[in-house]
Amino acid sequence: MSRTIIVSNRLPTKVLRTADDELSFQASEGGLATGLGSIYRQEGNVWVGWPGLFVADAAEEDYVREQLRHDSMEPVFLTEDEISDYYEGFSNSTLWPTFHYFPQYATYEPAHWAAYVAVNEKFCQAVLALAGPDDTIWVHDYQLLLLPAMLRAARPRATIGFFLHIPFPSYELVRVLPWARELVAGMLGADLIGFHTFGFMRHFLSSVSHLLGFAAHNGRLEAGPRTVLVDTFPMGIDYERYAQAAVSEAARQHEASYRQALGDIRVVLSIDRLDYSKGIAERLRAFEQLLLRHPEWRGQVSLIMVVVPSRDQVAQYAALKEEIDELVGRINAAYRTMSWTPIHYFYRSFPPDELASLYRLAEVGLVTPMRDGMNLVAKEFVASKTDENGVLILSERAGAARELSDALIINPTDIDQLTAALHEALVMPQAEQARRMRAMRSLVQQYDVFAWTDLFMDRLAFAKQQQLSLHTD
Ligand code: GDG
Repeated sequence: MSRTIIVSNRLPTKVLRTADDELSFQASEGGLATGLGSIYRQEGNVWVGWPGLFVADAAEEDYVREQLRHDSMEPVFLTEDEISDYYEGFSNSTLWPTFHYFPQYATYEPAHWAAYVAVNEKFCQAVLALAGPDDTIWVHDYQLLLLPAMLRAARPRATIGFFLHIPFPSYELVRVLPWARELVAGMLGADLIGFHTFGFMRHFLSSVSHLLGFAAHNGRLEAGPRTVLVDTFPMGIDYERYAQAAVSEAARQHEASYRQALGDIRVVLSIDRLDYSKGIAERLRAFEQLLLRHPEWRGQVSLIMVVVPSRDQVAQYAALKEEIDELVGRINAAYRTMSWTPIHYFYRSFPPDELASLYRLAEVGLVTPMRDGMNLVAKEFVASKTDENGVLILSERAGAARELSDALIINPTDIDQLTAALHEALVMPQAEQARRMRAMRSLVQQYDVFAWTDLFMDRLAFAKQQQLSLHTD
């Protein structure tokens, strides 16, 4: 019987070293871990990835490996240098800015590229140690673009899927990368390549055509002797979990205590990881302009802004953090009163039940990325609005905008439009809120993360069938 192997940079369990030098194993609550849970936990299947820990010695490595194996996970251990060059370097300082249309932030370090190749090779060896000739391997995301081709070279008959969670940009950005051909060729080792949106897929096919000369017809890319299927699979969330969390006793209690502290004000909510791709500063400027142009909202509306610390070792992230601190300080200083604070800003992460109560509390969800593969926060907000009240303001450049067309869709660069959308959301009649919210909820419910996983796996099984018929011809 063939097995299925999931591969991603991070494992769905994070291993942490506690203050008293013990190891603690923390299962991720993330969407991907939930969606793929039913697959990797099945008998014989496994998830390969970095456990997030630098091991002290071989004994500790053995211990971690042993523990993770009980839960169908296989760790790939990385050194501090590898994390610095492959992860922070090539993945997050070259690919991330380029793929999110911030080429001015990209660095092009041959040493980072060399580490990226070496770590992809390390992942390849870890997978090969587990994979039989006919197994199914599903590789995830931009940290592992070279892995499909490396695996293909060693396992010509394996069924390999690849999914990109971030945007695939226009060829005009890809061509700037000195390693563009290698990266695209790396992806083509897969039998099936998936994207969140049609636009990302189209950009990918254009890069393949320019860089390698291969053409696609009807989702079939003729890549030399092999056929690669390309398709869109917009990722969903665990809808029921968010819908239930929103009405849980814990969420109600938190909401009541927040309400008491905030008083009778309307809440606009924004939640992101600290990132220049998220449009956080533009969002603040729009909120400031709302207070300036619509003085009637002063004392009536507050923005609750959660920014989860991230990559703050990288210079652009530290600069962005400063810009946000300054903007929040300026706006609050200009408008606050003894009884009202315009912006409640949190630079930390919240436990899931508190997050659920924030989604409950907020009347307006403000999601304004400059570029985003999908944006799950938009879908979580919608899933949490069980009473169908609330308005989502969503950037046209988030993958989620392709599906959530009943949101107020805005161009995040257009601060005037964003300001107008905030005002519109706050005055929108309840009946219109309900109509829009109902349509979005039904979509998020139907195409949840389990449906996403099934669709991808079905398509991968189809790819395998096609291969088999090719081998027997
Ligand atoms: C990649 C792509 C694509 C946020 N703050 C807290 C918290 N969160 C959770 C949210 C949400 C997740 O983090 C962020 O959602 P993203 O959609 O940005 O997901 P990422 O994995 O970061 O990003 C993105 C995604 O992959 C899936 O393909 O949508 O475009 O960049 O789930 O709820 N969770 C908790 N506390 C917080 O303070 N517990």
